[in-house]
Amino acid sequence: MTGDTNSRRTLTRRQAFAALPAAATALAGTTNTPAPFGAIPSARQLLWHELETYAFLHFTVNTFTGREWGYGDEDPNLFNPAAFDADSILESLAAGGMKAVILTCKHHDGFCLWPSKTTSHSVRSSKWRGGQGDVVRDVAEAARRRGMRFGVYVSPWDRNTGSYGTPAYVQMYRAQLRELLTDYGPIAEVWHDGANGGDGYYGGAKEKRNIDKKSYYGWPQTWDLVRSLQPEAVIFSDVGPDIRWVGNERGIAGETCWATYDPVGEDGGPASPGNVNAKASPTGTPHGSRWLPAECDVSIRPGWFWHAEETSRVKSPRQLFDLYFQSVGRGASFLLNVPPDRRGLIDPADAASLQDFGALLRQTFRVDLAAGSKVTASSVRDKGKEFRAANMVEGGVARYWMTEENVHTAEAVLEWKRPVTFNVMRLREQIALGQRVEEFQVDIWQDGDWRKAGEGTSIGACRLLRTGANLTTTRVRLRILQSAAPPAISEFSLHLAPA
Ligand code: FUL
Repeated sequence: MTGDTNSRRTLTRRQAFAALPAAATALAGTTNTPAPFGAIPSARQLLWHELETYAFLHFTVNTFTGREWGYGDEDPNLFNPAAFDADSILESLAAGGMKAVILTCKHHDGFCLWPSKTTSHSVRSSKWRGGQGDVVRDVAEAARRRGMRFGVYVSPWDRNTGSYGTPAYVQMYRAQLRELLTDYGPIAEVWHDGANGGDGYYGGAKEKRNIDKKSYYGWPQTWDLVRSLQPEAVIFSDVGPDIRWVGNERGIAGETCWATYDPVGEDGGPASPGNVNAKASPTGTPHGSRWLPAECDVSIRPGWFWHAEETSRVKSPRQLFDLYFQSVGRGASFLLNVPPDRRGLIDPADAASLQDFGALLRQTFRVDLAAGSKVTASSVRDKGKEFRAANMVEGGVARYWMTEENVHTAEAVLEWKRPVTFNVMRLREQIALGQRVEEFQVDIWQDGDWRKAGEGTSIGACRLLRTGANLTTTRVRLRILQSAAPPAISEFSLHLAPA
């Protein structure tokens, strides 16, 4: 699928990087550039915001043992996906609107899906493709061929290696990252999960090993390494530094969801991966000091790995569509796990659901009913063309409606000659200028009066509202009821989702 479901008004890759460090200046292209408000996204975060919907592939020895967490003593020969075909997998993901893919290059069991030099516990020791296979390479290349971005999940917890718990393991983990971030082309995202320590095989010791989550992994140095090897890659963990965990594995962001966040640890002290007060993660911190948007990870099945007995419980296209509204529609991203089966392909049940979900997205967002409306506003910065309210419905990169200095509440009215019928509304703030809006309402003109059609709090990168019933009108009013600074709205679009 192409970019028709989102980002028609966000920055292109090149523009996002050109926009750094003076994002606001480059955006407005005017001498009268509005000052950014509060924390603002980095260039790599702006690129990530454009993805919105991307896939996880959980795939390893667990696919063959039926476990969710391998112990670390699995025979590498268990991994034998005879029909593995990365292009076929990526085709299914693309049909579901996925714009990138993150592969579990190593899960907690320690089995590496690439021929790592750091361990023999990898595809190299498997009879699969005579020990010559490399799942990471195949997926990375298939993604590139499709114009999808590629990311890596590398579990910090490693239940296989004897060195886990000692400083030597931290060096090994960094060496694994170095291989993945050097040998496989551009990386969009590096994913560090928070499951840390516990019992495992550990080179035969078969014991419980506890590590200090706050200090053991030396995250600042590891992240410096990632930055030096892949400066465009966003780094995900419970606490960023670029993307935060949303705080649940159900794929649902807070109804109010701030891209800004000041995470604290479970004990109220400093936070680290595996140690965060996750209750605050769905909502974030209003006007917090860091731009740290949420990523909503969820599996299309009950488990993260493919298990035959769960095929009857694959989420339906409608369930996925609802999750899209609860994640992307709240300014977060939707990271949908679609685990390959034992053949090394996407199960037909998952592929069918993805395909229909993708069709729903395309049908909903293909047409923007707001385009072509006449737009007026109660306040426009400079009263000129640069910041006029029509920018919200006209598309084009980086144009937005902005009110005059010190005007934080305002309204804009869209008007049509002939009635339009819609049931979905989409709003976007120009996030390069920071997240500003705290409360808004949308009304429609009906029977000679304004009637509430929807309301919300945070907007950020994207806010989707569904109206339930279809609404037909010739006038729609957007009211910004509360904002910490003059609102800067880059999109207000209206759509009709299929019944
Ligand atoms: C968690 C892991 O323990 C699960 O197995 C899965 O990989 C999930 C996405 O992250 O931390």
